[in-house]
Amino acid sequence: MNSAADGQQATFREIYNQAIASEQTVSRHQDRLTQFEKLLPLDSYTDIILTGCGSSYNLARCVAFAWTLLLERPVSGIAASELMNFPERYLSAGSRPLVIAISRTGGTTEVLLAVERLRADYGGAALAVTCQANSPIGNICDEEMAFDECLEESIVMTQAFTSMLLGLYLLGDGAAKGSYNSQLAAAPNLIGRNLACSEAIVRPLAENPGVNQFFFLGSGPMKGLADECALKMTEMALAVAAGYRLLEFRHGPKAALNAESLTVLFPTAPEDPHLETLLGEIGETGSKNLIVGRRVGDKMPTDSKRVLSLGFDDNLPDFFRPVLYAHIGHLLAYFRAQALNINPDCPRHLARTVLLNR
Ligand code: F1P
Repeated sequence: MNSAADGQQATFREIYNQAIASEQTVSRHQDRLTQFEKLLPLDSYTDIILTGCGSSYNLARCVAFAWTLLLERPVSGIAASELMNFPERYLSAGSRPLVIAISRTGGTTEVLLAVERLRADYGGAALAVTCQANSPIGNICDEEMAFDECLEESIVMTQAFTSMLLGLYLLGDGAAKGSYNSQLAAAPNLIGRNLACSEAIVRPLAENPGVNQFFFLGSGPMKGLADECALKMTEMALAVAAGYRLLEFRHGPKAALNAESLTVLFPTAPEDPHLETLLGEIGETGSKNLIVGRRVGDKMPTDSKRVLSLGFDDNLPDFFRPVLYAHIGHLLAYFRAQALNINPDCPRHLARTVLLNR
């Protein structure tokens, strides 16, 4: 049964609110683009860097991949802790960067320190992307863009990831030619449809007492998403989880797979020719698989009992698809936490009191 109607916890409500919050993000896009235009032209910057910590860093990498293609120039997603300590690794002397500092709370220490360091050492300009105006990070940037439509109560970021991701995709597209505007504006509807059907597939995997480790595989535009899913699982359900690039996984990490693993794959079109080989190797270990997001008509391996597939019938390019799939990681982590009697709203503060029945 889909439990969307009876969830009481903030995390649950926030996961299931992501289509609605994203609709508001779409409707506020023009105002945000006008605000962003104060920092243009982009040609006046030597570098465009998105930064953040944790989920916000994963979000930064998803956005950086898409903006690189949209703006036809390199855009980087770099952890704030790297920028605050080793800026010279990422910027050459004389650089004039545009720094986009992402932080749901607007107060994360490393993000603050990274912005301060870059402003002091390089100048340039800084935009804060937060969920609440007048934040400490907003106060040291030239502009603050507050996504207050997705402000969250839960410690763990869920709907805010999706909304800010969509908002930043729209912004990058707006600063380019705006060619994807209508496709991106349709994303909330797709997210709502996906949310309505994903729980039935994801929940039994999350609650399966025979699964005790989680691997999320995604490359290119999906790497930030894969890492975000692993982070959700660890943060929310205190579980062993890791994100890897799809084909990199073959070279060492797959050795950890066994019959108690769940491997979630987010393949992209260029990886299609190699997918069956990878799935064969994963299948030999006994790991359960979930393949997310194959387009209708794609060649799907159907011969393995361990392959479950979620299909999403849409035409969005791969580099925007993390916005459609983020909820998969949210639901897996949420139901895993529930099965372990961990409060997903505040997981780090509670002891694990009930173990899975194994
Ligand atoms: C950063 C962050 C979150 C993460 C965790 C700890 O927060 O790393 O992304 O989920 O709860 O904090 P913020 O800078 O986005 O507020």
